[in-house]
Amino acid sequence: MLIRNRPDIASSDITPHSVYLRRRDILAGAVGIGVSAMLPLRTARAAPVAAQKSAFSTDETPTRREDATSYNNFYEFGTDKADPAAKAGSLKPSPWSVKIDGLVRKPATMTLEDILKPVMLEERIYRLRCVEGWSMVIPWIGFPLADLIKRVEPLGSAKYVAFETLVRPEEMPGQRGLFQPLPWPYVEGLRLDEAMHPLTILATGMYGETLPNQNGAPLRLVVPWKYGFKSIKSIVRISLVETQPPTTWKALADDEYGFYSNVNPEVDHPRWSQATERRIGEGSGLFAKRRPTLMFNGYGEQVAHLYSGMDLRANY
Ligand SMILES: Nc1nc2c(c(=O)[nH]1)N[C@H]1C(S)=C(S)[C@@H](COP(=O)(O)O)O[C@H]1N2
Ligand SMILES: [Mo]
Repeated sequence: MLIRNRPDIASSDITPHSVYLRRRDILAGAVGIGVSAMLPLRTARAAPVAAQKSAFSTDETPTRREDATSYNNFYEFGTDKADPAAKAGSLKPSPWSVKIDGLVRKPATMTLEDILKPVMLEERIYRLRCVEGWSMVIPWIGFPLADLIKRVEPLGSAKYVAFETLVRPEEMPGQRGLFQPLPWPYVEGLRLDEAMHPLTILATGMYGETLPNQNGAPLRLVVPWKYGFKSIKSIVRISLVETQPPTTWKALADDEYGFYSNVNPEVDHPRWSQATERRIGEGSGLFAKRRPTLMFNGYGEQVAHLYSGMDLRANY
């Protein structure tokens, strides 16, 4: 397996760093200040990020950083769990801009710096449950998606939010060649009230540092009560729309993956049970310990009301 050392990294690749450094000076109660700022640029892969602790964090023990950054799903870099860590070095997360359009009063194309300027970064330790039956606990750094959506002033007709990942075959080996596992761009969507929920964040970092490419640099969605695939990576477009937008996994297999994809131990995937899960780092194979999967991934108290009166078996 080839792991590139990134001799190509430029100082511009870590521009968000200066933003964070400035913020670090003004934030009280900051956590997660790493030492990589002191490393020579050549070897700097991530920059330290300061963030305020959040009351929304779980007190469960975070998954080892090595596991969370080497066991990934990011099909733009291949379908093997090891592919993203091995191949995402070619992704250039800076400069980066995100187009925010659709049913909003103030559509805009914002650079990552524009997006982060007025934002207070928080550390949110969340459970992440993949539809495949494994889970992790990840200390994200990010901010509520609602804060960004409010800035573009949604119109009353906006009912859903659609998201798109980068398409750049030169940097994403999964997007070139004969076997391409998914249609591109990878797309996802949320109902507007789900997108505005305070638990829904856009993450720019994890483990006290900027996001590694394999985890969706420089900006990815995190929706902790939904299966992992809803948390779309390396976002370049966010559109407010009137009708339910297409989503990649539903388009691929409608009977297996629905629009909602809320974590639900009572509704099995047609090919396997969703009642339990394996926490990454707690053994594997025959020795894997399995934990019960919790309704809404354990966030029911905060989100169940969004679905009151809905048949969650029909709306999987
Ligand atoms: N663009 C894009 N986003 C994606 C995926 C992908 O293949 N492409 N995989 C999803 C899946 S299936 C999961 S479980 C999570 C994994 O996030 P992690 O690698 O940071 O743990 O990312 C989601 N976001
Ligand atoms: Mo997943």
